[in-house]
Amino acid sequence: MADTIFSNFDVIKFEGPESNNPLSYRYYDADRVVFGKPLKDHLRFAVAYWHSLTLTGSDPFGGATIHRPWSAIADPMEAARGKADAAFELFRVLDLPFHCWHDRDIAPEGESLAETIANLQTIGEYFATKMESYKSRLLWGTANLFSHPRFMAGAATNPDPDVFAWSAAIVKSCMDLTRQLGGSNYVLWGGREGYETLLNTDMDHELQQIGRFISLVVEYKHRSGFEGQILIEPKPKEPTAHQYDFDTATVYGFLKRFGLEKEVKVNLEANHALLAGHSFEHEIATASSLGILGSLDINRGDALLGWDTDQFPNELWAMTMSMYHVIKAGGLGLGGCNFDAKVRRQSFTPEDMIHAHAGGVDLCALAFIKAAKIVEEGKLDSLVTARYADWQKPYANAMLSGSVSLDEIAAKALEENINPQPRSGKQEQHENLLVRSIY
Ligand code: XUL
Ligand code: CO
Repeated sequence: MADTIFSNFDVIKFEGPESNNPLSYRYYDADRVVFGKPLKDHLRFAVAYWHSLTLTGSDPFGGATIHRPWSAIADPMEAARGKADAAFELFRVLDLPFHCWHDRDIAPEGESLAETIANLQTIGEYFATKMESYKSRLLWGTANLFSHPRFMAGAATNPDPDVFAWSAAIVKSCMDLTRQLGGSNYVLWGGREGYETLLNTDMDHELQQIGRFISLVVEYKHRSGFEGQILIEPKPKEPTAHQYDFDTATVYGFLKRFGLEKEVKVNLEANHALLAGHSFEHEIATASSLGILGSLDINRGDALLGWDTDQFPNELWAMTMSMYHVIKAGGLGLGGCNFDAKVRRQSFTPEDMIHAHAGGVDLCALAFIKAAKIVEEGKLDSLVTARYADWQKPYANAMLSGSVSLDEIAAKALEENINPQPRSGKQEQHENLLVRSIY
């Protein structure tokens, strides 16, 4: 075992709700069976390589506060290996089944496109050997097509076709490595695919470009034999003012337009939902209804700030609602719960990183257990079912199935002299039920 900043920590264990050990799981009993499956297989927790290994704590007002030993290694490939040693030790301590990366988190940019791709492949081989002795598996891989200045006007949507071609080569290399490492999903977050001003932007052209790009990715997925899912991660703004993959509904419209709605699902992030003016559960329920729920980026934003703060989650109500809709959707399948969350810049110690994950994991596990109980008890469900019960009546059913026309409906409504009376939506009753189940 390599000696790293995480090596002196014991594996975090489930010790139950009474435990006073802050570095323990109080609710995440990985093997606890819920609806016939252990919690670890429902939640499929993943550690995000970027936030946990590459973050420095810098913000627009101040520089790095988080200094990790591998950052001081002069040779970038040696630094990448040192970072990987620490990463797998962190995964061991947290005892979570998965991790996720961008290419630039794990391997440095080279002098040329060829060297950049070779660096990724070399570090990928190092990962493969790590994965022989550590349990952590790859939930998803993705490409960072937003940090380098060449991407400042976007990757696939760049006015320069060479940037499109560069991005295609990079995405191919990332999809290859994801497949080689047994990844369950490949993610495309919009990065800088959007625009700042229409004064310099041909939006229709850019949408054609991104439509073609995703179609190429899907075509390559099939040709290369990648058996995982392709996921788009919606976000409404930041870095650009108008991101093309605004929210789930927008992404679905885009997928329909390019005939990709059966090929691509969504990776939903709580903070992105908030920035779009939605709740996380709204996004989950929308994706479920459209048949495109793929995976989750678990975090929380700050409603008072309005930017992507990527904090570890700690709101039980919101997470329970989200997990309720995950369960109603039939679960996450090949997806999982990736902690796209970072510690605050004052939390610079390795131990802070472990506290952050332990708390986030426990919050999600508790929310899932509570949500499962709500589903099992069925009280909420039966209230909602009762609200729509009249749609089971034959004529209502005929209206919904399309077997009667608008004029037939109108004629019958007049003939029966219908006079619908207001019905209570019982919101407070439903809310009370939730409060009693959660707290
Ligand atoms: C950015 C974001 C990304 C994606 C992967 O807001 O969420 O980290 O999850 O590129
Ligand atoms: Co994310």
